[in-house]
Amino acid sequence: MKKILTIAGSDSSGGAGIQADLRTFAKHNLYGFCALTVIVTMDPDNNWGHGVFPIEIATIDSQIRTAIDGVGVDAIKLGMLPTPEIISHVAAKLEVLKGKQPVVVDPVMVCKGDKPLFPEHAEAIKTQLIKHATVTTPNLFEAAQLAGMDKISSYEEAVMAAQKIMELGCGAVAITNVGSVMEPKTSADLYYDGEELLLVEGAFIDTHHTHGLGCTFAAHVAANVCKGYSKRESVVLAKEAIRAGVKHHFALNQYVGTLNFEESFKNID
Ligand code: PXL
Repeated sequence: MKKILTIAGSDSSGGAGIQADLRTFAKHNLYGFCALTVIVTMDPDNNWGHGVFPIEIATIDSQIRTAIDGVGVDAIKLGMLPTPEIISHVAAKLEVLKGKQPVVVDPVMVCKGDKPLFPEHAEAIKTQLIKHATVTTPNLFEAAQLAGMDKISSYEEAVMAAQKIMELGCGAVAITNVGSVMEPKTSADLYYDGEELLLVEGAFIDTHHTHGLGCTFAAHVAANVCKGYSKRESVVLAKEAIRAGVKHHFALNQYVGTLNFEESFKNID
């Protein structure tokens, strides 16, 4: 059985983070496990305000050693790495692996909205992590940060950002939700691997129940890459799975909702 490690945070509300990753890996019939980097909580009495509790570096290190040196992995997914120090440590681990396993980097910079977790965060992800990515999956905000652009407000700007992100040394980039800055609005993602540029189409689904979509998309990409699909096919299949899940989105409470995990796996082999 193929094994896939997610190095990511716990989302106590269950929609994103390792909860989304492990659910997704299991549905792909992969052996999923995790190295926890941070615990994220949400305050039901304070407008769902987020608490971010990083795990000690020695504890993260120990988990990664258990997984990679002690068990072995066929692919790695990175999710929320909450501090530049943690980013540096994980980057050093990936350096040692020298690309033996594919790595999918979800460059998580925000939980909600567009306020970065920490200002120095984006720079560390950009300079230390992206070069290790077989595929990286930024949203529009993260893509702009990685590309050194103010914001992305058109298809042309998204293409420019994708080109700049490729210069950071990754194998491919999938910028999610590029369709939201196009006319007519869609949910299309933009794939670029240095040669092929592909708009992965998807009709717009009007919902704010989008919590955990980025994590789940990246988890599908990582699972597909782990199973041996090409980078391009991994992204196209991930997009289909997310669209099927979002069609059947549901509320977790009055603040957030997420996709229906069962529905998103209907098309999966
Ligand atoms: O969706 C970004 C994200 C990633 N990882 C964890 C999170 C969140 C958002 O809440 O909690 C652990």
